[in-house]
Amino acid sequence: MVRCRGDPVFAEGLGVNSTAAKHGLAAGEHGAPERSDWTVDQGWHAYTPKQHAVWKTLFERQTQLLEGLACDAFVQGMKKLPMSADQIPDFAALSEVLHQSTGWQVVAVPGLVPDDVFFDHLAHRRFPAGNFIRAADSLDYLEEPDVFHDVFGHVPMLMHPVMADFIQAYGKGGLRAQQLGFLKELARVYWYTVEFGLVRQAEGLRIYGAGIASSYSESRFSLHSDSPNRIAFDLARVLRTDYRIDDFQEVYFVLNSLDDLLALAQTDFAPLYEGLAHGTHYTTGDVLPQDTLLCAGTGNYHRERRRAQL
Ligand code: HBI
Ligand code: FE
Repeated sequence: MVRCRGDPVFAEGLGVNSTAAKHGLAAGEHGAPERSDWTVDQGWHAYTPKQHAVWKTLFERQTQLLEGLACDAFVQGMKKLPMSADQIPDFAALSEVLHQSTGWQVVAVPGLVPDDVFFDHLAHRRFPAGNFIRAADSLDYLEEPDVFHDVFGHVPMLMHPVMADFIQAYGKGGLRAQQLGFLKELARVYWYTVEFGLVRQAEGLRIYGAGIASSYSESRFSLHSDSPNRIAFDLARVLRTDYRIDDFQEVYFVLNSLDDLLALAQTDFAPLYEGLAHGTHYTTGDVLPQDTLLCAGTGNYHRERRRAQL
């Protein structure tokens, strides 16, 4: 995921939940791990019936909603995985199927982990997934990626060979971007693809981003609201574009096909970073003359939100 350390992290909904327990990096000293790679045992047997019930509620609600909204790759990936409404999935069982398909594994972490640790896992085809689940009274809000976001949202797409390669390349690129001082810029690419990406399909636009696919409200907003802009994905443009971590996106970038990620995974970003040092940066609501605007948003949603906050 794509915030910088210390930022407020992950808002899927609009509630406020100041009582939420902190995990991982957000928990300060208490979140620090015993292992240097920040992995922990999933502790599957320690989940309570209540926690499995939260998973069930989320799983059923989201699976129903995503019919006709999620892209084919997401649906296919989900079908092949040992994941159902019954219980929080066992990471070892997921990893077995995933590893045979695309060479990925799911490893448990207590919450957010430091950037370099996160990238190192991805570079080695290990997806770090939070092992905790949100509370029953805050189904639509979380400050950190939990097991529902990480597993329901991300793991189905890791079954797709191109996405599998792309996320690994992002891990390698992340370590490099850190050295070069362009992490903020690279993180925008992850945000607008892996987290909040839309893709064209024969029938129309579909969701592939995990931040959308795991969010009840943003799944509909991203495809059905007339408010956000939907713009054809362009790497140089995305590298310069801010994003929102505290509300729905004001813009979604759309791939022609998931196969476009293949070229992206093979792109050397270093020369692009050079150009970024001087050029303009864009805010979330900008539409540029050179954009391929697939769907011009009214901007009403965020205009109202700004007014309400005055
Ligand atoms: N840790 N567990 C976890 N999940 C993330 O998505 C994540 C992280 N640490 C850092 C991070 N994301 C991002 O800030 C990087 O993509 C830049
Ligand atoms: Fe995520």
